[in-house]
Amino acid sequence: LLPNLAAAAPTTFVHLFEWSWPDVAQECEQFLGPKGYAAVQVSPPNEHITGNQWWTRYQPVSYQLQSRGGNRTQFVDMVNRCKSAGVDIYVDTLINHMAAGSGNGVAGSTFGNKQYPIYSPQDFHESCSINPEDYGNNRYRVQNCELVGLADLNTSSNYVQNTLAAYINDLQAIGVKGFRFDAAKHVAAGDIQSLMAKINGSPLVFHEVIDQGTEAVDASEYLSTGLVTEFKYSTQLGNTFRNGSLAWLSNFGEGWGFMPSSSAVVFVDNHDNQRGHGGAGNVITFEDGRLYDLANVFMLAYPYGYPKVMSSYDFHGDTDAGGPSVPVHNSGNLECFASNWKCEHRWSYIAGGVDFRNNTADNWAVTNWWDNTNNQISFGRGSSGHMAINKEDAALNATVQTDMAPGQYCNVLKGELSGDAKSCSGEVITVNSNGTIDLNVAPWDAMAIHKNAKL
Ligand code: LM2
Ligand code: CA
Repeated sequence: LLPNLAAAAPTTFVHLFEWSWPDVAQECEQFLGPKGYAAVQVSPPNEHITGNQWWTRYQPVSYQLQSRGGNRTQFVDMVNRCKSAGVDIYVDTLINHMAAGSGNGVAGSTFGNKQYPIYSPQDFHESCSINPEDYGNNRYRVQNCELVGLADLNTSSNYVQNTLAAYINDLQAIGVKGFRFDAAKHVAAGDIQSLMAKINGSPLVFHEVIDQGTEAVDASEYLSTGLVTEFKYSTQLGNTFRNGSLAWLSNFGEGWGFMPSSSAVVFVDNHDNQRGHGGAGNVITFEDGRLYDLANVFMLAYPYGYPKVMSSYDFHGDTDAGGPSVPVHNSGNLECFASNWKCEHRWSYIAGGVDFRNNTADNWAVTNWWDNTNNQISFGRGSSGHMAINKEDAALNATVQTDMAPGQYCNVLKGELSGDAKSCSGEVITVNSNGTIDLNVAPWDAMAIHKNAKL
């Protein structure tokens, strides 16, 4: 077991994109639980079309739990093992549509002419397509026509709502604790309200609504039925880290016109925009190396929203969803950092950032903000923690005030405190007797200390 078990309530989840169920279960036990991740978002577990590109998972054929991720038995085993490790499972749930055209599902079902094992033609909207210009001004077409040709469910119908609710309730009975509602913008908020009324209990639901502020359908419409993805966060953070100045970030969040923090799911990048799909933008990804570390450190240290860490496989820059694409799996036995799997959630700056967020959750405010008006910043989380980021080619040397107790702390981005709190496997940071820190942060580096990693 890893030392330094997270002392506080978990605050961050991870998307283990395209991981198989046995691999997710093992990661919950070996890393995510011990390091204090709250939950895993898994790829859609239901039957999808055949083919080995990632996006086949977004073309549902039935709600049988048989997918590239594994079968029902493996899914149940994963949920149980993650639960024992203290990690919840969130399911990517396709409520807007079924597979396009005709074909076969991975569990052996066939479909065509809007006939699926659980739906028939009367359960769908008409066959119009959503055009690029519709997004800005045509609510009706965004919600009632077809997204990239995918058969659009008539989500106002009782039968469709009951069928979706039965799927969701089945997952809940297995122990699933949360749901990502895919393409929620394409489902009228009122239909989602009716669906939610048929769901048992009150699971965590977050709606995927791509809204950069110019949409006919606004993200705020979904706030009454759950959390909502804040895509502005991803693009504005990317823009600031790439082309701007970190000094701008002192009021990042509502001050930038984002939705209320308590409703927002935030991320540096996601499985779509990292490869130029849904919502794209100038986002930062694993391919940016240290820049990605620093952007994640900011997200995890800064008190806004519910962060989702992306865990990717290397697609070698192939953004072509239509044509031949990089196969996603190495048939299980996933090994982090081997082959194509990037495992960003294990990078020490990111896992350390999660540890920082967990241990500063009790001080939900930015204190003692400092910047050099350019790309060196530092801020605190009251007496719970303090951090600094240096995104410049010169060292950050400054004395900053903190609200932390004097003493020596482990920089949790670069090392861990030993179980007996006597040593740190990485850098040690001193808080002086007057509460100041004499910062000495190398170019393109960062530090984060918190009250539960004190020597
Ligand atoms: C989402 N959120 O709203 C997902 O995050 C995103 O990954 C999904 O698109 C999309 N909505 C539908 O669930 C992905 C991918 C698309 C792909 C679809 C369906 O970004 O490129 O579309 O999944 O597999 C593919 C082809 C497209 C074709 C479509 C239907 O790329 O050219 O359209 O299938 O055959 C004719
Ligand atoms: Ca729709």
